[in-house]
Amino acid sequence: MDQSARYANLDLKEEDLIKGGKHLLVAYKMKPKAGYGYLEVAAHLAAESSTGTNVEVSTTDDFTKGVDALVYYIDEATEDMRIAYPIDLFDRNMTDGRMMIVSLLTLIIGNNQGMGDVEHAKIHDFYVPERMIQLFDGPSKDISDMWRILGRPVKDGGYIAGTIIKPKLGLRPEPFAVAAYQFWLGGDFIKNDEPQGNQTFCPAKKVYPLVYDAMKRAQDETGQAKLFSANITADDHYEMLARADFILEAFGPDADKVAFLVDGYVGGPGMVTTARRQYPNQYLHYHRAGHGAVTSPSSKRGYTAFVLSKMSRLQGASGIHVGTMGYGKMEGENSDKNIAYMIERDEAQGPIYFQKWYGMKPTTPIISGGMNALRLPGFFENLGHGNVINTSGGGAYGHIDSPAAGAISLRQSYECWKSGADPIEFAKSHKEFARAFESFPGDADKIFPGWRQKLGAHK
Ligand code: CAP
Ligand code: MG
Repeated sequence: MDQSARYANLDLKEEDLIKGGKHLLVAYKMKPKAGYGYLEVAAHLAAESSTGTNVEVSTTDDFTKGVDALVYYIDEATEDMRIAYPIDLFDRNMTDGRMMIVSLLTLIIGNNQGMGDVEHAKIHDFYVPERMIQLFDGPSKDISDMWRILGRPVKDGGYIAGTIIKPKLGLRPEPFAVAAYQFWLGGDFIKNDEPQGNQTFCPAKKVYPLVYDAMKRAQDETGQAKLFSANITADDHYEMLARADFILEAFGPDADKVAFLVDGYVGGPGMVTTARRQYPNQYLHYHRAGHGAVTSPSSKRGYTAFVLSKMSRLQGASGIHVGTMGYGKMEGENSDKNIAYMIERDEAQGPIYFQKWYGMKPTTPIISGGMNALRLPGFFENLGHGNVINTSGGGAYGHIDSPAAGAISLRQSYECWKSGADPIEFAKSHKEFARAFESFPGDADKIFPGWRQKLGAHK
């Protein structure tokens, strides 16, 4: 049944919809199944994503039609299809009237992901009107809170050298805490790896007190504050709270130096908002493990990493992993820097929409995945700044001298880029950075051909 007479209006102008402020606009890449008309399927998708189904129903009244989602733009050649969703469609908290990401997901990327007449549909951008920005929590803590704890300027406080306790799993409490101590002798920030929690061989109630002890000793030895991002991910709301409460108690007077890590993609919006609302005093660290199932360029369904990151800022992530923009081990490319700009600035241009954030706190780009001191200078050059948290697991624990040397090499890498120095010249006067060449010779050969002769390193 062709529903385009009701669920499409190609006379609507995008600038008018934006000016009107009453619609969430969503840009899809959509292709109908063979044998179906483009506008017909787009209209059916809008129906199923708002007030309709595949047939007219007798219970529809005029008010219902007033909240129909409307297809307002199509370009079959580029598969560019855009829908305007009246903001009144979306569910609101009974408790405080605020909006919720789960309602957006259920509608704009819910049943439409499995419709029989849609070959594929993927969200590439969305526009949030000011009223909706006002109705989302947004971040409560941001990178300025971390710079403050680190004794840095709270504006442009610069690069936060971090790592992930590696190996990913398998360390018992004592070696876990030793690994933390060794990195903290040179670095700022340590996170649990995404699956680390309360495994039987490393109980939370045993390991976190030891990690705190390591933090205190490293602080005493270096005279610097240290940060830890503890994983509170769990299926059960009360389990999350139990983990978070124990961790805060374990770190006691230094609890302000604890961020909470949530595996937000696999855990879902409820888990992110639980952490955001129950612990507003803690930096909320959104790990996106699993996102590639829908965000990968190889996936034609779901939504992009850009969309995931933009949604995380609405939810209140203090920081989210945004990939390594072609410089690390995960999928990504240089233009992914636009993801960072969208979540850290008060206004930015997305693939389709220009978005203002009206003062909502920024979400920190967290850079992780195969990074080390050799790969960072190119990364910073592409992004244009270093106001990020970088977590290099292999890049720290794979440094041939020590995790502390690995940490120092990461920081030196930032100093090298910031000063505009040639990395090879810089390496001649910075030992840990120089030893990163020996630690990661494959990267060194690729990024700095001829480095051995120039550095006078032995074969
Ligand atoms: C990186 C990492 C990160 C992924 C996340 C890992 O370790 O801890 O979870 O990079 O990817 O488990 O692989 P290394 P993203 O530093 O040792 O590579 O940040 O793209 O979500
Ligand atoms: Mg990891």
